[in-house]
This record gives sequence, C-alpha cells and structure tokens, in this order.
Amino acid sequence: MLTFPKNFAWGAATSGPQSEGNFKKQHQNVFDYWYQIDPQVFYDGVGPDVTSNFYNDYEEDLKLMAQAGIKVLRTSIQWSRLIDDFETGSVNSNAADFYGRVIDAMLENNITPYINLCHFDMPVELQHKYGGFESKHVTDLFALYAKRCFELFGDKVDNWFTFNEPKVILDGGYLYQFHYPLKVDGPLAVQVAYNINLASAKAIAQFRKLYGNTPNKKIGTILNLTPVYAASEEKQDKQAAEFAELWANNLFLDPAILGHFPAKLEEILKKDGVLWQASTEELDIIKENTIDVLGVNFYHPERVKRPAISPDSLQDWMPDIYFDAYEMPGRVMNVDKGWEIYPKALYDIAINIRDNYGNIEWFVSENGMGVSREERFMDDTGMVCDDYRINFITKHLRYLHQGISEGSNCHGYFVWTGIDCWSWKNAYRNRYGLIRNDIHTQTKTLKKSAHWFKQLSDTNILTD
Ligand code: BGP
Repeated sequence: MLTFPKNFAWGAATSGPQSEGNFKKQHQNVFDYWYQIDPQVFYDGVGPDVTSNFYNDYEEDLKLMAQAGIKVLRTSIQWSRLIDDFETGSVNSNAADFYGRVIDAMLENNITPYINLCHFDMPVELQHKYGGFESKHVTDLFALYAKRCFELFGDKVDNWFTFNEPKVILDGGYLYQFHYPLKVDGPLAVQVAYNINLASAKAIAQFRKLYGNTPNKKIGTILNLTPVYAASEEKQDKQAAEFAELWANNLFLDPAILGHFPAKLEEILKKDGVLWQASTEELDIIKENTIDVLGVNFYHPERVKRPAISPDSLQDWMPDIYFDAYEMPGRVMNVDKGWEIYPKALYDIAINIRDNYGNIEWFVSENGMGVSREERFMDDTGMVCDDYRINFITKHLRYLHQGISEGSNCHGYFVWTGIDCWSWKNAYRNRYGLIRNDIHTQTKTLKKSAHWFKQLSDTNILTD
C-alpha cells in the first residue's frame, strides 16, 4: 500500500483537436487540412471532424470525468478556433464563449483546468504562408495568441502550458513524416526546435507581463521525455546514447528550465554546420523566460546502439546519424501501439529532474496504455474490464512514488486519457480512456479503470 502526498493532483489529459471535433471552426489546423486532402492515411478513414464530440457534449463529459475521479483536466485551446485574424490576434467571439463555458463547467464539476496552447495543431494557413514554426514571425504570432488566451481566461485558469511535446512536431513534421507538412529535413528540424523554444519563451514573457511571479499563476511546458539507455556499456553505444539524450530530451529541457541550450549539443551541431540561426536578443528572451512547472509525458524509454554506419559517411544530416534504435531482446511491449513498457524510467526521470534541473516542480502530464479492440474485454453489462490498464498505471505509480519519496518534486499524475479520444493518424484504433466512447453513437461509459481511478484519487492510496 502506498500513500501519495496530500493534495496530489489526480488528473487526465486530452487536447482540443483530439476531443472537440472541428464544429464551427473558422480555420483548419494542419490535421484538418491533411485529412481533407488525404483521408486514407487516417485509420479507417476517420478524421478530426467529430472526434469525441466534446464541443457539444462537454457538460456531460465533464460529469463523467468527475465520476472517474478526475480532479484536474489538461486540455488545449485550438489556435485555429480562438483567433480570427492571426496577424492582429482578433478573437472569435463564439470560440471565446465556448472555451469560457468549458472552463466554467470544469470548475462547476470541481475539476481544475490546466490549459495548454499548442498540441501539434498549427493553423494550416500559417503553415502554408510562413512554414509554421520554421518562421520566426510565427513565434511572434504564437505569443500574441497566447496573450489573448491569458487575457480572456486568466482570471479562471491558474495553470498554463505553452506546448505539448514540441519534439513530436520535429519528428512528425520534419524528420519521419507522420505529421503534416511531411518534410524530411534534418537541418530545418534543428531550426524548428530552436524556434519552438523561442516561441515558448515569448509566450511566457507575455504571461509574466500580466502576472509577474504571482505564486498561484503558473506557466510551464509539456515535454515527452524518453530516457535513453545504451545497448551496452561499450564506449560507442554509450556515445550514441549520450547524443540521443541531448537530442531527445535536453534540447527542450535545458532552455525551458535552465534558460540555455546544452553546450555539448550546440558544439556538435556547429561542427556539422547545422546549428540554428539565433540572435543575442532571442537568446536573452529564452534565458529570462523559463518555466515554473514542467509537465512530463511518459510512455516509453528510448534504447539506442552505435549507428551501423559512421556519422562521417557522406549523407544528409539527420539526428540519427549518431545512433540506431536498439530492440532489446525480451522487452515488455504494448504490441498494439508498438511501444516498450518500462515503468522504471519514470523513476529515472524523477531523479534526473531532482538532480539536474533544480528539482523544479513537475507532474506526469500524460501516461497511459493504448489498446485496440477493447470490446474483447467487455463483461455482460458492457463494461470494458481493462485490468491491463490498471496494471500499467499501478506499475508506473510505484516507481513514481519511489522518486517522490526520494525527494523529487512531483505534484501529480495525469492519465492519458479521460474519454477515448481521436489520435493523430491512428484515429480510434488504440483506446486510452478511463471512459469508453462508442464513436458511432457517441455513447460514453465508465470502464473498470474509471472506478479504480476514482478510488485512487479519493483516497490517495495505491493498493494492488
Ligand atoms: C502523445 C500525445 C497525445 C496522444 C498520446 C497517445 O504523444 O501528446 O496527443 O496522442 O501521445 O499516442 P497516440 O495517440 O499516437 O497513440
């Protein structure tokens, strides 16, 4: 039996584009657009148009989430919904009204809102006109949009986040082609990484202008941390792991928390002739606008080995010229999603934050298990008996608890997700929710894990 700290935040995460549906949106984001031009790349041809109908169902959905023990909800505002004119930052009144009502409904259900500003959903107009975060101008437009969000909802929302998983914007859009704009361009990915760090800092600067360092108003960012483990203790494998750690984790952790980029990474990128374009003024903005709180999305570790061919070979620059993925024999897998399950990594993250990042306040902003065909596990009453999910969460929480008892400053755990929601290319193939969604009827029912999570969040006690 493990007891979590008093006031530990038991929450769930989702995002605007994955839950709302694009009802009444005046602009498309990159996923709305990609689905319009190429619907067959999405699982079963299911796109982001209806998703989980949160736009229409939010009142009922929030009641169900409260029944599942969700006391804090992280979702995102869609830039492509809130803003009418991106250059002036003029606000769409229907959208402002919608998000205002959602936040009120959260508070009425005793659900604390955590609001994120960008969850992979670049407005497609800005992608086409400027290249999205390839452009520094767009970092200013993002800060303007952030300012509008703070002005509109800052009186009711205390916890804000600039980005969700910026690294996935690089991986998906600029390296491995699983998000629009589907480019493969390592040096451009480097610049986008820099620009996103800058955009985050500029948004934080706007926040500070409004709130200074008011203790109950906090701003952070959400990073998908994948601790890197070398295939062996041999020097070349360890070097591969060192670069992968710099690229996957420190590239975003360091500027967000320490206010500067990792020197070792800068040195390598410079040697390779791919270092980002930066000005002193921008670097000062990054230095002066660090986060108050870090959200960590954790699903899987990253295992690497030395690259099969030398990075000195004549080839286009990609980060993975320095490492190859290592498939550790005998690893535990979530086969449906193709991700390794390694809960101890959460402890390693806790200790890394404690020892290398000033023990900044943090929380697990996403963790969960996506499983396909969950009807397999329905009982006679139609309830999904998802013991595998309970088991998955329990194992992660045990390691998290260990990290906390050794002094790591973690204040909460958010499951991905409350209600089954739409996933980028996988649509509704893998389900993560504590609450099932029949997407044909939009009927939502508690799974076994929802009852379990309620008990956990009401008592703060983990048993198994
Ligand atoms: C994270 C994203 C979420 C969510 C989750 C599950 O990377 O922040 O938006 O999608 O992963 O992954 P997937 O939907 O790809 O199964």
